[in-house]
Amino acid sequence: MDRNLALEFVRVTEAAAIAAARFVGRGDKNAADQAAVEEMRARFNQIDFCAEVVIGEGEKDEAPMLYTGERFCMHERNGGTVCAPENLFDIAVDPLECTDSVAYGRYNALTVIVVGQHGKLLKAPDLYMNKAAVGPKARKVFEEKLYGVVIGAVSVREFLVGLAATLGKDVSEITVVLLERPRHETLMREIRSAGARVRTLTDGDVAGAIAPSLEDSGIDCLLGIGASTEAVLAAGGIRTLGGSMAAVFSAGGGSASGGKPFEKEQIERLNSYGIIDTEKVYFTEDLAGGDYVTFTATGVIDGPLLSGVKFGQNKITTHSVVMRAKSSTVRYITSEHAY
Ligand code: VTB
Repeated sequence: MDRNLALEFVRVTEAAAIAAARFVGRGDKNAADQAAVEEMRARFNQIDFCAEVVIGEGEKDEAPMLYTGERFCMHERNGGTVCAPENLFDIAVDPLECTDSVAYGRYNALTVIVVGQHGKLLKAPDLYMNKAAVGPKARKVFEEKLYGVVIGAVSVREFLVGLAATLGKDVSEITVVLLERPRHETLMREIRSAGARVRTLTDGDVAGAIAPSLEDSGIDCLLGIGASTEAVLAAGGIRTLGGSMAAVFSAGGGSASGGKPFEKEQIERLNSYGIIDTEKVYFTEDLAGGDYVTFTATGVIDGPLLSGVKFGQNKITTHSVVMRAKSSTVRYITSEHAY
């Protein structure tokens, strides 16, 4: 269990990133996603490990590969005995985070794999979550205010004032990143009225949630509603970097607190994943818990976390990061692939 699998996974994310990068700006997000999925799935088969997908491409009936519940196990495939639960890993993947960014040649796309001990990554349906993420220096705010801001009990202004004080900055020097979505209009107004700066992302709140934990990202926090699956992926990286995140399931509309009530179908989906308390606030370790958590990602298009794939004359250059929570090791890997 102590093997740093993430170092083996970097070959998987590199291959998926290169496959997806060939589709940048070609207007076909499905083709880009499919290329990344196929490459990732094929490369997983080359690694000697046993895993169950907890976050993937969707339910079994909607995704032929990397669907929730899919198991891969090299020795079972080779006719060996059924893998013991203690040797099984949970795996959360997004073969292409930001398919639209790739299709339309925008900013911030990556391919990502998070691995944890079996039962330690949140098995979440693909719904929305209201999220707040800060970096390591803001842990104090995490304890006091992160919980409050995601459920709407602490105002955005109060949260940002607290964050600024903790970071030793003026609120006007705080930069909040959020997804550019109509559902964030109120949140945007609240941030502006508090006097903070705003950066928007067309897609990609995995990198957005990790950015505050990176010393030089220029981002102090992420706020707003994004995909629940991306919360688990981001938590994998935040664990290693020492930042904090809180997230609560959201019906998708409204402002900071999520606004509108859940639809019946959403509640049923949550229940089918064993999530009965729909108002529970999940912190970083609830999303990606246990001693063994790794995060591996390769950039497809430049973003706050990684540079994208560059096609050179005789080589393709990729930029990846490999993080391991147990040792807090962060490795940046630039690879040149001959072709
Ligand atoms: C985000 C973002 C993703 O979905 O979580 C977002 O990180 C949320 O969904 O890159 P909507 O697009 O419906 O707002 C993505 O944009 C795409 O998966």
